[in-house]
Amino acid sequence: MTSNTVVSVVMGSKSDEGHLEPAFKLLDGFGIDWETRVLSAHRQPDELRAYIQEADQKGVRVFIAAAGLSAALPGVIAAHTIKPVIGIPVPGGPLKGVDALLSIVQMPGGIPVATVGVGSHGPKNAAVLAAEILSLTDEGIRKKLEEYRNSMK
Ligand code: RP5
Repeated sequence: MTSNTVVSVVMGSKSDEGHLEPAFKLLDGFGIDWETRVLSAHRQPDELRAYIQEADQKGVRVFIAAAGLSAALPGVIAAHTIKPVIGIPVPGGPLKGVDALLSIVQMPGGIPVATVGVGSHGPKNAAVLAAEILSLTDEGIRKKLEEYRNSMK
């Protein structure tokens, strides 16, 4: 992690990586300094907490968290930081991601996770939303977001 890293993308399993490629591409396109980690809320709870605390202290401003099945990861990250957390439900398993969607979106009051959709638009929107948050204080990202929006006309 460098001191410039402002977005952290955490996934619950290496098997989630392919689904996240569109997010990685967009973050690069917006000129955002990001990093990624594979850390499971269930299988590596201690390592996950240590990483979130370290990333938080070192200057990460937005966390993106992707997980499938019961998908505790985004909520657990939100428990350890007051920075914005964006959750991506990963499709798969017998319920095709609806389980992950409901797990991530239904956070109890006071500890929100901004949740995007289950399909391929989910990772895209997570990256755009992270860029929108950062654009509040970063003029370069704001301009790139405007260009991105214009390119969709
Ligand atoms: C979740 O369980 C992961 O985020 C992944 O989407 C799902 C399956 O994980 P693996 O069995 O592929 O490691 O924790």
